[in-house]
Amino acid sequence: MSDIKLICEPLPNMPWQDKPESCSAPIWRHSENPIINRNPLPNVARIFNSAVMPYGEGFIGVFRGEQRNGVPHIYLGRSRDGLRWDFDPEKIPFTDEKGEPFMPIYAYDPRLVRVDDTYYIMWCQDCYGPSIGIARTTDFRTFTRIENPFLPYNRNAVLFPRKINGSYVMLSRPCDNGHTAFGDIFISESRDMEFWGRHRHVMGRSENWWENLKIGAGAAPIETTEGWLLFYHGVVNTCNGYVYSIGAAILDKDEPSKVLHRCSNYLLAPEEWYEERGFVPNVCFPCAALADSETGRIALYYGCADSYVGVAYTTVQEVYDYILKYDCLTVSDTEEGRR
Ligand code: BMA
Repeated sequence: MSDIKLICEPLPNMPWQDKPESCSAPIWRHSENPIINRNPLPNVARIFNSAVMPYGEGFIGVFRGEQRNGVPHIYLGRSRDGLRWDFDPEKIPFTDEKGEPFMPIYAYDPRLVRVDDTYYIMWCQDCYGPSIGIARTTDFRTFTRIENPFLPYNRNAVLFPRKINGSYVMLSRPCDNGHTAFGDIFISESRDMEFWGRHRHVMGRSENWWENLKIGAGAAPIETTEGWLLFYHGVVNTCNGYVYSIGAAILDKDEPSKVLHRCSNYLLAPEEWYEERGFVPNVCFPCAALADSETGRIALYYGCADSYVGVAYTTVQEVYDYILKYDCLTVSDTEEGRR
């Protein structure tokens, strides 16, 4: 197996636990999971499917908070150690380009990505059906929404952390208005973050049983010496409903619509009580990763059973070796995705 290195900043203060001796999987859970429990705020019953980033001396995050009226919105949180979080009690106050209040009707599954000096939040919002919302901030005090960048129906948008060939690049998953029984990951480009095009197919659901219904991008792709490491979710339908597991793939560095490697095994599937039991059972839904260039360590943040937030650890070498060991590329993965 070849050596692989992370291409990112050092992050010596990121959460970390060594792999337990008893663990045979390529990824292992934080021993104190879940890190966010139920009823974290007076009007929020559950926080899950949330994204974090390094910021200042510690970490910042955007959190899917399910209000007591059942409607999801995005809340800001701060942490010194990436594990214990303080949340703002009110939803993030989005404005339009003129600075006027411009709140989405609902907002869920946020991702948070920095490109150059700007932080972007992307999420699923209502635009006459589920669609992608994007907002930018430089100070986490003002949050300016970019008006309806994508058509409905679409979910699971996540930006790459740098421009590629001069363009912003976004992964997303076109879907339907309901619980979508299909879905592949597509890629789109934009010169200005406002108008998106050059939509290409990246990868589809596969014959692997754990991801044979639909897939969707999870954490922002992580740059490595061997390409972009993408953690994503894969879904199988069962007689008792959908089961969400976490998978991984490597995308081409300059043409990320091409998949270089794809793992036939999931990395992590629901098996702990907080993943199997909750508002929606059997869901592991990755939305963010922290990574340290010096050690190759990765901490993956994932929603658990639409009720909690969990953390799992791996290293870039360990996950890469595992992907290569169980590589299952298809012709449709390796195509540039243009027809
Ligand atoms: C998906 C999204 C996720 C959720 C999952 C399981 O369609 O809505 O937010 O975690 O279903 O309920």
